[in-house]
Amino acid sequence: TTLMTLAEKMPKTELHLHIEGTFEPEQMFELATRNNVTLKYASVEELKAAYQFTNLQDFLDLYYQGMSVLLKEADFYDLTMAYLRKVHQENVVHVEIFFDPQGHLSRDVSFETQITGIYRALQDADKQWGMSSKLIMSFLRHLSEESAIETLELAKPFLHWIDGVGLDSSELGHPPEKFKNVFKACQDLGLKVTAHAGEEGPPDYVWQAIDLIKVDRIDHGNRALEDMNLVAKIKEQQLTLTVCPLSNLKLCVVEELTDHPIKHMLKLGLNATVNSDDPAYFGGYMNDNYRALIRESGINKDELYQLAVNGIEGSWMSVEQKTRHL
Ligand code: ES4
Ligand code: ZN
Repeated sequence: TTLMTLAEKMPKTELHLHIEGTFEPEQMFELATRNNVTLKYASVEELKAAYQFTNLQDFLDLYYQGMSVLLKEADFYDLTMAYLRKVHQENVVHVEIFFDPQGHLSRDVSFETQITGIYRALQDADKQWGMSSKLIMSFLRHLSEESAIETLELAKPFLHWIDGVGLDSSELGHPPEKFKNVFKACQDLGLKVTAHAGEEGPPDYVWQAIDLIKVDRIDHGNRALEDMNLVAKIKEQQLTLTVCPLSNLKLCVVEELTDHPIKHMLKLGLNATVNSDDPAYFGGYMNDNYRALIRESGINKDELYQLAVNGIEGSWMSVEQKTRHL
C-alpha cells in the first residue's frame, strides 16, 4: 500500500479540534434559515470567498460570526454529529474536542443548551461506532480572567461531562499568566489542562503555559523551536504538541507546508501529533492534513507511524484504553 492509503486507513486520534470550527458553510446557512438569523453573507459562495486569512485574528472574526447561528440544543447536536460522522469515515477512533462556551453565552445561549447538544452527539457516536471522546471547555483569552471564572461556575453542574479545560482565541497580548488563578481552580477540580501557546505568541508564552499553568499538553507549540532550552523542557516533561498543519498554512504561521516544522519536531524527539483545528475553515479534516504532509513535507512511513502513536499516547484516554489502540 502507498503511504497515502496507509495514512487514510490507519486508526487516528484528533486532539485539537474546535467544534465551532467544523461549521461547513452549507450547514451554517441551513441553521441560519432554521433559526431566522441573517448572516452577513448572501450565499455559500460569498461566505467561502471570505476564507482568506493573513493571521489568526482575521480568521477569528469570521469564526465568531459563523457560530452566531447556533442557538438551540439541536443545533449543537447537529453540528457535532456532522463532524463525528465525517471523521468516522476517515478512521478517526477517538476525539478530544474543544467548545467555546463564552462565544455562545454572550448571545444568551445557556451553558446547558450548548453542552447537552454536544455531549449527546458524543454519546451517540460511541454507541453507534465505538468512537470514544473527551470534551474540553476552552476559555477565550481575549476576555478577562473574571469571565473565565464565571464560566467555570456555570460549568460546575456539568463537570462529569467535562474532561479538561483549554485556552484559545487571540494569543498575542493575552499570555497564559493572565489565567493563572482560574486554571489552578480547574486543576483543583480534577480537570486536565491544555493551552494554545506558540501559535503566534513567543516562546515565553509556552514557558508560561508550562511553568505557571502547568499544562498537560500544548496546543500548537510551533514557536517553541526558537528556544532550545524550551525544547529540552518539553522533552523532559514529555508534553504532547497538538500540531495543526493546514491551520498553520491558512493562518500564515508557515508560508508553505514544505517549511512546516513537524518533521523537525519529531527529529528533536518531541511528541508531535497531527490535528485539524478548524477543518471547515482551513481546507481539510484529519486525512487531508496527513495527505498534505505526505505530499508537501515528505513525511515517511516511520514518521507517519510515530505521529499516529503520539496521538494515542498524548490523548487523555486511560492507560487501558490506550493499550487497546496500540
Ligand atoms: C483557534 Cl487556530 C485557533 N487559534 C486560537 N484560537 C482558536 N479558536 C478556534 N480556532
Ligand atoms: Zn486551535
